[in-house]
Amino acid sequence: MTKIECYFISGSPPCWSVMLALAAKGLSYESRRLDNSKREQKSEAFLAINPRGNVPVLVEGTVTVRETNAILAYLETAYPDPPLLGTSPAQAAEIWQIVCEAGDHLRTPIGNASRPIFRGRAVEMADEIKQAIQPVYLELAAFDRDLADQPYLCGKTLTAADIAVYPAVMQLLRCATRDGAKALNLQVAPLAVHYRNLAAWARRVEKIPGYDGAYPPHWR
Ligand SMILES: N[C@@H](CCC(=O)N[C@@H](CS)C(=O)NCC(=O)O)C(=O)O
Repeated sequence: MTKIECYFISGSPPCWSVMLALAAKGLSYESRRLDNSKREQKSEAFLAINPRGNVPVLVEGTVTVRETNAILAYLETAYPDPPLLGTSPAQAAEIWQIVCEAGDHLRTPIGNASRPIFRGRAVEMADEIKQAIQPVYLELAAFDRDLADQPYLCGKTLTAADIAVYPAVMQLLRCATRDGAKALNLQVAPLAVHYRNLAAWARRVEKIPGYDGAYPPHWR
């Protein structure tokens, strides 16, 4: 089997999703960490791999894939077992909906809320942060309701939907529990208090064999 390489920035939700997909498919891979503080993703060497200068990027032999969703699609075609993108047209549609929406409805607003917190500007930007987070509450509440009746977001088995959503939720929890953010009382942590079913779901996702290897190194 050709070596798989995954270029990533530690803590990036889309990179984490790709690494979880690799883990869920039981694939071994070499993780190639880029240091965002040194802008390594804009280095000449990396721009030769991905001229857009962003991550995740997956390289396997002569194939180089950027864009999280393209990587998920590539992995599913190359390594169909276990399926993460459904086994029927209806399932595939349901899973892709959540995978695509995770970008707009979770990663983007969570990124907007968390950036000022991670930069130590939680107090001065409290109103903006609270506003940015509002749509996220609706998403989390809907997921929590769905998870009352099923173990994973799209039914009985782990799919790419879970893998797309989980890292964004973890990023939200991490920023909500930062010292500077505690005064904002973002109503997400502890997850089990605010979203009981989502918390149980997170524990299930964390049982993916290989989960530890995908965990953001600088969060350890
Ligand atoms: N649409 C892209 C977005 C990737 C993206 O935003 N990557 C961020 C990390 S979360 C990145 O590389 N940021 C560094 C930069 O753009 O310089 C995808 O889903 O893969």
